[in-house]
Amino acid sequence: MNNIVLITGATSGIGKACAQKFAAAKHNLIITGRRKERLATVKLELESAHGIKVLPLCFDVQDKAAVFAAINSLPAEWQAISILINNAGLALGRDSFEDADLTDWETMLNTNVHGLLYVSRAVLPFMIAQKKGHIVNMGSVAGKEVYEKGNAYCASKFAVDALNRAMRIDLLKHNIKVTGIHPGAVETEFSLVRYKGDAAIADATYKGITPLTGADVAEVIFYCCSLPAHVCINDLVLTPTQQADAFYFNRNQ
Ligand code: NDP
Ligand code: 8X3
Repeated sequence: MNNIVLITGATSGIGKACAQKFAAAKHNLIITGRRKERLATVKLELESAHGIKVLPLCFDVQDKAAVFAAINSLPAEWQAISILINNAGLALGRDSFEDADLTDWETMLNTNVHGLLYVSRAVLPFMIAQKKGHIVNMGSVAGKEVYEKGNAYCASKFAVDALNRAMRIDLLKHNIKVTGIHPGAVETEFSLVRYKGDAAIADATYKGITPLTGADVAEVIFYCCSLPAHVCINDLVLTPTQQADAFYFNRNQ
């Protein structure tokens, strides 16, 4: 087998684009998400287009028992995972602190932080056994700067940033690379999810700019994962050219 790459949240957006990019480079993939039918479609498409093997695992990353059950029962030929892309995540709502829905907060923190912790811990024994590996953690510009009404989403991505640094320190002794990727605006299903299906508000996020695509982010992740064994990109922020940071945009009038 070629490298085995495990990508969480591969049913859409950045994760799906990563699956396409790594499949085109002939890596075998473990893809995860909650939407079983989409996982099956991605598997079919990538196996027939690239002649690789794809193993779909359907679970909610918030469900600790389900995460460990799925990864602990990987067949022997799928255990040598060399790259883990912790991508699954979401924002829910854009509300002022005093108004925000508590369940939205819990879902964001449970998914973006706890999910990343569970998947990483479940996969790590396979990397430690190989004395190498690469973990890519999906942060955000929201994990670098706090913006109005970003509260719990920003907190979840600040936590990813902290964990990214913490993992790099603790996993140094195991020869495991840890890379944080922090995109600005990427046009995926992200805004539709954040605004709970309101397409008009979701579309306004990208109005007057050429946003990043999932493929743009996948290209950068692939580059980080293709460097020589002794080179590790620790942290990388990427934005559309019309976005400077979490606040400043140069929108076409
Ligand atoms: P999408 O909504 O298009 O994709 C999100 C993916 O995460 C889906 O595959 C979804 O799969 C999966 N997912 C969400 N919740 C869970 C869960 N509880 N359990 C398992 N899988 C889950 O958005 P993006 O591709 O944009 O988002 C990917 C990552 O990038 C997220 O972490 C996001 O925070 C981050 N990001 C996005 C930016 C953007 O502007 N789009 C910018 C910066 C960071 P399913 O629904 O099938 O479970
Ligand atoms: C997604 C980018 O700016 O909407 O993480 O928080 S932003």
